[in-house]
Amino acid sequence: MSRIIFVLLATLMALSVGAQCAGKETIFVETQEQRDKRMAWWREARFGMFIHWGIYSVPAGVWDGKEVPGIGEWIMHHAKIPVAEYAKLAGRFNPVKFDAQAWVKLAKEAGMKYIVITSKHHDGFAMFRSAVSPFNIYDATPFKRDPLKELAEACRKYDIKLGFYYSQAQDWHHPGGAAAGGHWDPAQDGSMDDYIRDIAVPQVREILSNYGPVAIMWWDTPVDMTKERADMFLPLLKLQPGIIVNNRLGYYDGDFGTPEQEIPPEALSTDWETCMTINDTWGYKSTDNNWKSTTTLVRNLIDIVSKGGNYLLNVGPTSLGEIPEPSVQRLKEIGAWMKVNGEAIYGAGKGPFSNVGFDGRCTAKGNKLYLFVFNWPDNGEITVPNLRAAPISARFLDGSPIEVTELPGTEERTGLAISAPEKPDPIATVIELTYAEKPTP
Ligand code: FHN
Repeated sequence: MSRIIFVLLATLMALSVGAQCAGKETIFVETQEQRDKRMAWWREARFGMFIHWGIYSVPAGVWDGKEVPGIGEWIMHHAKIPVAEYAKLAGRFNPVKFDAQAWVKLAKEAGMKYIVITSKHHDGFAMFRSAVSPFNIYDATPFKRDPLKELAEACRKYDIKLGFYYSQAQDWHHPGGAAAGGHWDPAQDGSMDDYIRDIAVPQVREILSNYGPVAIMWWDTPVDMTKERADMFLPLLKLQPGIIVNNRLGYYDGDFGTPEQEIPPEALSTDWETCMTINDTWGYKSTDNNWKSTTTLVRNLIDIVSKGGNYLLNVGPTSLGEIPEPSVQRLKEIGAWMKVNGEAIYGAGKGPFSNVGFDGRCTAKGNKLYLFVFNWPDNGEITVPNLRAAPISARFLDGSPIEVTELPGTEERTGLAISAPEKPDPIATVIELTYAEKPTP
């Protein structure tokens, strides 16, 4: 039953996010050139780490000895836990194994260029030292550290961009905060306008003021957001010149769309980022072991980039502050593949073919095309559709010797046949084709 309710809620929220994509007003008034400049690093980056971390990692999906169905960070909502009861989790949250540098180094090793971390999720608990509400990691837990400070320092040290997720509308702790489907504890009742003015806006001011450069503001679930409520956040964005915002503030269009747990079937002409879990939960859940394979994750990244998007891949650290081992292992394996093939991903986008004609994908960057072969045909040879000119050079990114044959065609159009290397990469073998000019169909 609660699973059905959750699916309904998720659908409603997805619809509300989708509705914003239809577009109302844009947040930043700027020329296309200014916008391209602001978005440049993000379009180049293509791959980032999402981190959902909070006191929901203490119950880790289990309440009163029973597994609560659904995603881990929603346990308070799904189990209808009273506000005061849930707040006690803070006293048990002591992530002594948290090591900001290790997290950032892992993201870097995976080939990720940015991190977005939950500064406050729907449960209302701030994962930073906040003067606005005592319900925060510094004041309410034995940990007495500010992980966002440590993460910001580590990101600066390792040259990784940092973004903050903040649940601006849903807040199941502070009176007046929204809750999808309605409040379940009278302690949650109050004025949403007051909540926005007294909690959400001042906390967003804190995260945009106290942590150095913030590259991305990642809003979520604009339940009950109106233009007036959204407007209260806009002046804060000036605190971080050049900041990029997603499309979930409410009322306004953001800089990029946010398909969740899915990859659009076709390329999109606007900026977009698929956010996705490695297993099925965002926040840590001890019982969720449905891990995607490294092959699936890398091919998702390839698929996304071939359609012009970014991939924001989630990890859900434990209450001790550790990223679960299956995630670490996969991120390292992704990193090994990226080390060889990353240039076909970074700064690349949609290729010229509507259909590559083999089991794989194609990305384009300047005068180069990158072909990703997932599975080679039985005859050990792929054929590449005709373009107006033949490439001036071709190579496998892993350094294997390459054999390319030009297929007979008309004078201005030639197809290519490329044979598999001796040891094809079981994840994806990448071929770089360089043309004299930007290749066109
Ligand atoms: O409700 C949240 C969910 O917990 C998670 O944070 C995801 C990440 O995109 N956003 C919401 C659902 O759309």
